[in-house]
Amino acid sequence: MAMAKKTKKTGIEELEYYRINWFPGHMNKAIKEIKSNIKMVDIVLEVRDARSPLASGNKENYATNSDKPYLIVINKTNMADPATVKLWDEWFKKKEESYIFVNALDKTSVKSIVKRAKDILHAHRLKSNPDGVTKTKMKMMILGLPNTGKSTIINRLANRDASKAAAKPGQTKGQLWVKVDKELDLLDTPGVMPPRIDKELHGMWLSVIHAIPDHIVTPDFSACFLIEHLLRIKAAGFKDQYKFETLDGLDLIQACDHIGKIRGCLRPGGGYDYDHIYKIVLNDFRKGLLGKISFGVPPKR
Ligand SMILES: Nc1nc2c(ncn2[C@@H]2O[C@H](COP(=O)(O)OP(=O)(O)OP(=O)(O)O)[C@@H](O)[C@H]2O)c(=O)[nH]1
Ligand SMILES: [Mg+2]
Repeated sequence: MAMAKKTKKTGIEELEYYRINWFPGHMNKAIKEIKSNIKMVDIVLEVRDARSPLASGNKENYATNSDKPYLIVINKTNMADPATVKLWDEWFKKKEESYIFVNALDKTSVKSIVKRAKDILHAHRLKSNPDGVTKTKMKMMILGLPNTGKSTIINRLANRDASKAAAKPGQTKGQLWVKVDKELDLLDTPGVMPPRIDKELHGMWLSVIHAIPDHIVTPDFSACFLIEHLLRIKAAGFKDQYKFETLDGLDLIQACDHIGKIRGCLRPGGGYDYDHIYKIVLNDFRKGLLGKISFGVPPKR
């Protein structure tokens, strides 16, 4: 993290004082490749994270100068707060976006993506070239932020490990065509960050859900932000996982000390090993052990 200047402020306010390079330079190459290959596909699927479906989106950046049918695939629904997912569902419906909520670990859910994409493409062909509606072949480009589940979706559809998936952002390094059957070809792409993140808060969400690598916002920042969020929403999964009697009235330090005690994170010279505590909480959260948690709600307008 590049520090612009030190301040005495704490929490999210302090982040406003840090100039963070959200957009590593090598991603320019990935964006260029996406823009040049978009011509070769019939439909674009943008994979997002259901825990933060707006902040994990990048449509303005991909969809420019392209009239391709576009489907927003909101993945990891099994990790998001169900009540907040409902709010997002209503919001996207009002926006008249083509979207679908899925869980890539569930085969039926993944298959519903293809069905939806076929319907969208069929309607598009009918409108733009009625003679083309007899076409059944479909080439889909799968893009989105890092770690949103693009390769997992592709592997589930292809029924094999065609593209390596991993629990860390930046796994896919180059584009890769994957043939599912004679009707369906998929193009996997490396995860790309939006060139600009308007609000530092959104950057924190993306860091916590691991859509950006830990070296961009350091894990101590992400973990403290996460713990404060879990305390604020009184997350039941967090309370259970670390055997808190109550979350009422607890502050960040008290919560960390309790986790340190429960997990035996002690420093040789005395006191708690906070870096270890941060790592535990982030890892547990990212494995889904702290419950179904969302970040942010749909904007009012
Ligand atoms: N719980 C849950 N985990 C998922 C889901 N989809 C993907 N994952 C996990 O998320 C991690 C990232 O998946 P990938 O498919 O590698 O993500 P990607 O978008 O291809 O990532 P990059 O190649 O880095 O851009 C893996 O550990 C997957 O098992 C989902 O719907 N639910
Ligand atoms: Mg990938």
